[in-house]
Amino acid sequence: MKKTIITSALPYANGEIHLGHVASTYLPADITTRFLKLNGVEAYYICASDDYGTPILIQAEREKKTPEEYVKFWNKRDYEDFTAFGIEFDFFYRTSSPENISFVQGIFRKLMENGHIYEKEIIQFYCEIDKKFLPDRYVIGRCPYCKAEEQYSDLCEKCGRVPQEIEEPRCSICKNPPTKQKTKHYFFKLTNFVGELNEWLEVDSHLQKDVKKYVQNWIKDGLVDWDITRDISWGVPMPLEGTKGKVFYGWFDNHLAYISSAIKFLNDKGLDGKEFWNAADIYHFIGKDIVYHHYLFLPAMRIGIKKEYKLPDYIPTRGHLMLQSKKISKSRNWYIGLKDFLGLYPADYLRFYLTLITPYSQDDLNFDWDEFAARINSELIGNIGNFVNRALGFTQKTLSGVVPSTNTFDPADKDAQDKITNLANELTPLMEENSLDKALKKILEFSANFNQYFQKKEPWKGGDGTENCIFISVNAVRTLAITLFPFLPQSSQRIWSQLNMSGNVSAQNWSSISEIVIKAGHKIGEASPLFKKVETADIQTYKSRLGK
Ligand code: B3M
Ligand code: ZN
Repeated sequence: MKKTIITSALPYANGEIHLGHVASTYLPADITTRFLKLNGVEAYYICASDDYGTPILIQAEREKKTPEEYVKFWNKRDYEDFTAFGIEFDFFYRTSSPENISFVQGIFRKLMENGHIYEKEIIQFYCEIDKKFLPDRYVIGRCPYCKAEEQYSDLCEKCGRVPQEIEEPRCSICKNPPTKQKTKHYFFKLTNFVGELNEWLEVDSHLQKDVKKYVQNWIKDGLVDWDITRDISWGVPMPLEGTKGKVFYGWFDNHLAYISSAIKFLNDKGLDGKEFWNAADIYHFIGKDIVYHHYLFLPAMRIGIKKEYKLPDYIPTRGHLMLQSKKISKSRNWYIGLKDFLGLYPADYLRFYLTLITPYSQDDLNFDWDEFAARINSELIGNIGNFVNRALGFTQKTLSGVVPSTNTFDPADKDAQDKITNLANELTPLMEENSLDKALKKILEFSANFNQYFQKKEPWKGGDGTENCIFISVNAVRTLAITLFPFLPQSSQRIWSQLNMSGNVSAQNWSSISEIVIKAGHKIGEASPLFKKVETADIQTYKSRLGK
């Protein structure tokens, strides 16, 4: 049996999941996992909360919580929100787990033995009042490039640059100017890997071409070694003598939790986790803002331990979600929390709309409330909901729910049957190449064809073609139920139940989508409308809430 491990970028345990997170990363990964499972692959979807880093420590201090308490809260809350959205992880763990801590320390030692780590004295901001070193977000000041005030020392949010040295620095806790002190940091020699990274990018055909180009250009421009330590209290402790008070930088340990969490999950299942990892196809789903980390740091670190754990085969990378054509911003309340959204509409509505607008590329996408309403009403309800309800409703009302036997097929029947028989050939490659938006459009096209077929055959007139039409249509509904499962798991199961098929739709075989499985004499279940219209008046209300 083919093996696969799927991960998606680990959410910081630092605030609620919003639509911007799910569109590019969690939803495509979930759809892919569900598809692979139906398609007979032993696939596991692994994720974890990203618990370390200065922003989390600062926020915990503000809320007068220990960082442990703070991340525990968000780990649970994130998991609940994902689950409500139908994101079905096989395992959701955390970067602060004991397994990850010892794994990270072990990897560090191996990198050190292999000559990829060195120490260097650096100058760091230090707060004499708070008695601590001030990395990253602990210092605010003026951006030296665009002169924007109140920017963090590690990133100017106005111009997007990483300041060499921030102007008029202040400690973000006590607001006093910091002093500078010497401290010893450890560096990862990213520059050791130029040749092997290039080779990997060159040879691995599954990586997206546009992203690959980007990364190859970065390498051409020259890589810099990477400061992997921080002098703060919250992080994976450095395991060496004389490194008390030092922890690893969050980006050193977080992606290692892909491996450590997978291994824990697989070992707990009684499998050999490491062997499974190395025999599996590895997918890391990400958003385009973390390409640098996943196409350079992550592979370099795995190469640096002599590929004891294999490199990713796929790093599906997608763009950012805009909201009403503007950049999402939590501070300006220009965002929609996942939990809030799911209080308004079923998860499948959001899964449907987001999938349709999210291409398999780095292009940005846009959530637009009016478009959401229009596409749910016309495509999900007007096309899919309509066909399923017509076919099953008619069978129930006119034929007491019993699928009729057929007589000679006319050209329209033959054509309709061919649509079923050919669907796997057309749809499976799109699913396999991760063109999920195109795949869903193909399913919509299939359903639209059946609406036309039904309309043309006019079974309500009770003519000769009625039996054939219903027989083929009910089978098409079955095909729809299975193909929709990765995208709309709840609705697909409801269709399955209305068909009165045994077992769960999740246990079916993807390849059977092109088979005529339902035979004459089968009695369907209770048919009822699957979806409720989105009211435009409600949409206006939700739109007006943004930014307030
Ligand atoms: N926690 C979130 C982000 O930058 C970050 C991802 C880690 S993936 C190993 O999108
Ligand atoms: Zn700036």
